Amino acid sequence: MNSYETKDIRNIAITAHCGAGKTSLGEAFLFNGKVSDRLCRVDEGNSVLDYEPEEIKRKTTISSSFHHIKWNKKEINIIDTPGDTNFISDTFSSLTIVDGAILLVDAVAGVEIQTGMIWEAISEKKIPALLFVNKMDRERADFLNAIKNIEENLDVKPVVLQIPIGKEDDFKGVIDLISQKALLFSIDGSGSVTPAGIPDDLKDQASEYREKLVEAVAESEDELIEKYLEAGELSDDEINKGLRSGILNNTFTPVFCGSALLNIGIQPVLDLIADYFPSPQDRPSLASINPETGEEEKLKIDPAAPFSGFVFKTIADPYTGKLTIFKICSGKLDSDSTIFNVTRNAKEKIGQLLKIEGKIQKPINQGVTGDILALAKLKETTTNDTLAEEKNASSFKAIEYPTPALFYAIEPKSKGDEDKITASLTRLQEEDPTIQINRDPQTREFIISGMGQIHLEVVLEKLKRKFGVEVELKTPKVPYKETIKGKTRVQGKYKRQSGGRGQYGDTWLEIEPVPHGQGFEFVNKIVGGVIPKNFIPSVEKGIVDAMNEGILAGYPVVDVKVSLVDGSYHAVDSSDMAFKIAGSMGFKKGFVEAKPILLEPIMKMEITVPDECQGDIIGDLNSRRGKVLGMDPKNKNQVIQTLVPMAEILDYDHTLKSVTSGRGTFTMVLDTYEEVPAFLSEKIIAASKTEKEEQ
Ligand SMILES: Nc1nc2c(ncn2[C@@H]2O[C@H](COP(=O)(O)OP(=O)(O)O)[C@@H](O)[C@H]2O)c(=O)[nH]1
Ligand SMILES: [Mg+2]
Repeated sequence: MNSYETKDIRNIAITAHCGAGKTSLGEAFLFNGKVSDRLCRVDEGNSVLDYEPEEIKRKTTISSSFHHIKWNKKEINIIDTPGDTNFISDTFSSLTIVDGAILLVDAVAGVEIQTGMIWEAISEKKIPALLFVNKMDRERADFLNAIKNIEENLDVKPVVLQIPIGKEDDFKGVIDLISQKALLFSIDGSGSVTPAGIPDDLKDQASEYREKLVEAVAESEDELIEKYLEAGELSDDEINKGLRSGILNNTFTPVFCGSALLNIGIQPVLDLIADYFPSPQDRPSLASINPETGEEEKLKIDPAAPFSGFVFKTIADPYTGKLTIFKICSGKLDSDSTIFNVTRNAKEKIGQLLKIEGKIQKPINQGVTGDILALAKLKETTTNDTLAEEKNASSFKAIEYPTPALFYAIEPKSKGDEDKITASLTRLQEEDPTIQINRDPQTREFIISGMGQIHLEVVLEKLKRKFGVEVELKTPKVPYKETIKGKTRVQGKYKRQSGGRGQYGDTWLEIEPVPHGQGFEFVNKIVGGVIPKNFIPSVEKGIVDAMNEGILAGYPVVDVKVSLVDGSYHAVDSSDMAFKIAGSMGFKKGFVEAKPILLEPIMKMEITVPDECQGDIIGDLNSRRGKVLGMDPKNKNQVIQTLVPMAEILDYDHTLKSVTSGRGTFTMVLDTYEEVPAFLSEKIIAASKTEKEEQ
């Protein structure tokens, strides 16, 4: 039996920009919850939450990690999320299934760019949240400034529940504005608290913020606002009631402050989560799709209903196989039972249910509604799948991930590892859906795309560590194409006379361009049998071969129409081969006469940058032959829509990161093909000649 029920569960994601102290806060939770016997530190490499070698090396969270503590008789499931754009997809996955979120704000740096983006996701999903102003012990930490910064940069109504006592070196504790007591913390990290009266010099500030708090709480319910307007105060019970409904309905967001590193101000956060944050039952269910109507619906979260669960994450492990992480959305689940994967329409036999504790997992016998659990070695199941007791249950809506923006060609270091690369990348893709692998049909290169440079570096490290495959990243070849702008009529004639039987094929071709995207068209206009019917497919074959090989610079020819209009044959010497060569010769000759050009892929990009970088970014885009289509302000950012030739943005990630100090992001997709300007076209043709000669 489980020691807790659905109503006791709190599923909480810790979120913020990279470096705000999320993992440190998680470690402080684990220490206060007596899961760790000491306060573990990211900087010391002993974090329980950042345990993967790639994380320890970089001192940063790459993948969400999970643990749980008991606090005030509640089961708090803690998810520590990544804050770096490179790994942000995992943060979005976690936000899909949690029932509460903590957003950290650095007391020195204020609201940073990812913090803003994550807050948008939290508010869009209407996740009850609290703000934690962290690093109050650091030099230049300033609580009031941080609040101002929050108000200016986030679409939020902050309600301060604690004000700091002292700051920087002298940060000692907090005043709890509900109990109106000072909480003085020991600075040795032990978290021990001494309650005290409010210090004289903070009395005015405390009563000012207490008043704001009561007012905000009163506004959360009609009944309370009436009472407040009449009496000018609220009772403790009323404050508690208003606080709970305000948090649940997102009418405001409580603000705490402290130091994760020194374990100051942490227990009050846990108290609020345990006592005021919603259980899974108090929250709307995940969106699901009705199997009969195909429409979106929200099911009831019902512990008594048949089991259903949603897989939001997978971890690939070369030894234990894969670990499927899911939330139980209704009913119960027992270890060693058989369920259905609704998404794949397949039976799934499950083994031991597991509760994740950092890098290890604890076996449990039964899972209750709302809990976040794991299963090892499932055969059919991957991320985004719905598991259920009943075969025809509704399936949950898949998580939407950001589009990867950076791409490289990938090659094995040792020949023959190609198959291994594809197989192991597919495994990694299961744990990270923002990795994409494609084979460029034209250049035949394997192209890997990811969220950014560090993302792909980590992918390579994991490939090596988990699957023993070493690869190299290369700038991908630009898949140029060739076409013509003019028309021509040419003869393609192949004639060989030697000793015995000769070769004879003679064709007349009319070659002309067709609109972009129409590809290749072949028209047979032969009349009177000047070329026998059976040779005509060979003429076409010869032309197609020449097109695929490329004529100007070795890139495939597209968008041409070739009409076979005339020709002649020889009763003995003509053959399929002879007509194929004749067609190919004719096409090559005609192509060169018909104003040939190179086409290049044009990408459509959406670039998000802080306001102040906009000028530099536009200037840079102009130098890359970019066309800016539009700009829209979004919070403190500008979203720039632009069309840029692919050849110019192969290294764009680096430029964007350096111009915006890592704050810019972009996405891109192939939009169209356009003519390469003459001066560049000459260079590309010359380069291809050199390459050919070298071969
Ligand atoms: N001074 C101080 N440093 C902190 C505090 N919290 C975290 N840090 C430091 O900030 C850095 C980033 O912390 P980490 O928890 O990894 O941040 P995350 O990227 O948000 O998970 C580490 O060097 C931490 O030691 C704090 O409250 N005070
Ligand atoms: Mg972290």
